[in-house]
Amino acid sequence: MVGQRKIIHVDMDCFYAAIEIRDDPSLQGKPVAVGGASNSRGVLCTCNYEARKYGIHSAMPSSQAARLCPELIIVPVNFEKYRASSKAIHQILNKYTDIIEPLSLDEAYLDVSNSHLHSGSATLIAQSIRNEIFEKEKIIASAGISFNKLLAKLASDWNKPNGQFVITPQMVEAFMPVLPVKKLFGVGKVTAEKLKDKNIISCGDIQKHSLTEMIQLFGNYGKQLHLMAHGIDDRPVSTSYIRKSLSVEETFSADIAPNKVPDYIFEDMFNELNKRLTKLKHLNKTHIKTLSVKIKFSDFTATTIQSSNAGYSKQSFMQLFKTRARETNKNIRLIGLGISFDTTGKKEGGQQLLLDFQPCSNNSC
Ligand code: TTP
Ligand code: MG
Repeated sequence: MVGQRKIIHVDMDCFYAAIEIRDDPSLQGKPVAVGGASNSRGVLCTCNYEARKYGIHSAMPSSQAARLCPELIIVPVNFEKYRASSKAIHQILNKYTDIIEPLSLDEAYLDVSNSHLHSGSATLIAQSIRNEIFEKEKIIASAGISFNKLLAKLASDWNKPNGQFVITPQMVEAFMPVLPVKKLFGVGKVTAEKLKDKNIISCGDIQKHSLTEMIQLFGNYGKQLHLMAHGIDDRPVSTSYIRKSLSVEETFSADIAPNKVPDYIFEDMFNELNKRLTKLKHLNKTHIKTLSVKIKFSDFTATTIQSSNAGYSKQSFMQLFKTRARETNKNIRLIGLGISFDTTGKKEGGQQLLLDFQPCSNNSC
């Protein structure tokens, strides 16, 4: 990779579950998940690889997981532990480079192009990082090494768990055509379906189209898809991150009629949102642009009400909720409160942000 960037993507294996198993060795070798209990209406945050053999995965309702694997052990979430471990892991990463972009508690990109450690070998640096994470945190990490972020992330998935993989420029021509489009950044179920309608299943199918055709078919996103399908990604590893929003949500243990939602639910959620807001380093109430309330109904349909005029208060959220709740008689499964920030010109240090990051609350991962 002479003259190319050297990017490493590090991703812990079954992160929350790995921490729980580390802290309770009696769980070793057993199918283990982390999330809401199966007799509640919780969902799983993650599970170990033993549990994955049963088809269990993140975001699966715990009750469904327990049906697939009756001996599954479900451990409740303990964010403080995961945050502490994440912090320790990032201290290790910091020894290898200053150019680190944390993506979540368990994932980060590193740009080691200018590192002289291990004679500048990104492969050896990745190995050394993984060894050190295991020695100090007793957590297993996988890593991907390549000359851009897209390929490094794809590579870290390749030999998971407990592996690493390098994608060199010479390998791109063979690697990309067979890659399913749903592995590309930003391609979720909906986009994958839209692509499928045009007979595009793999990156090779995208490659058959010219850039102009892709733009005609999918607008500006078509351009991104075209670049990604050719393994092109010029995004730098960015050490700063602009937080655009913050939210909390609560899944009820039983569905509630819209006119029966008690005030204390809003009180609790508003306090939690406030707590998280005050933890942010460079953002405060004055940066709030919009308030939003998300409602998920018993039939799993969802709606979001947003306002850019309402002042930041519990009453404003309740008012937003009531406006929509009045229009329905469907019972409610989940309520979420959110705020978005006016981030023009404001940047947050990625490291601080990592500590603020919380992918889910209560039993609703
Ligand atoms: P991931 O890195 O996506 O998953 P993982 O580390 O559990 O497993 P893998 O070996 O495939 O990397 O997510 C990191 C943590 O984030 C995960 O341990 C739990 C949490 N998480 C959720 O809470 N909900 C989710 O839907 C996902 C995908 C992850
Ligand atoms: Mg992971």
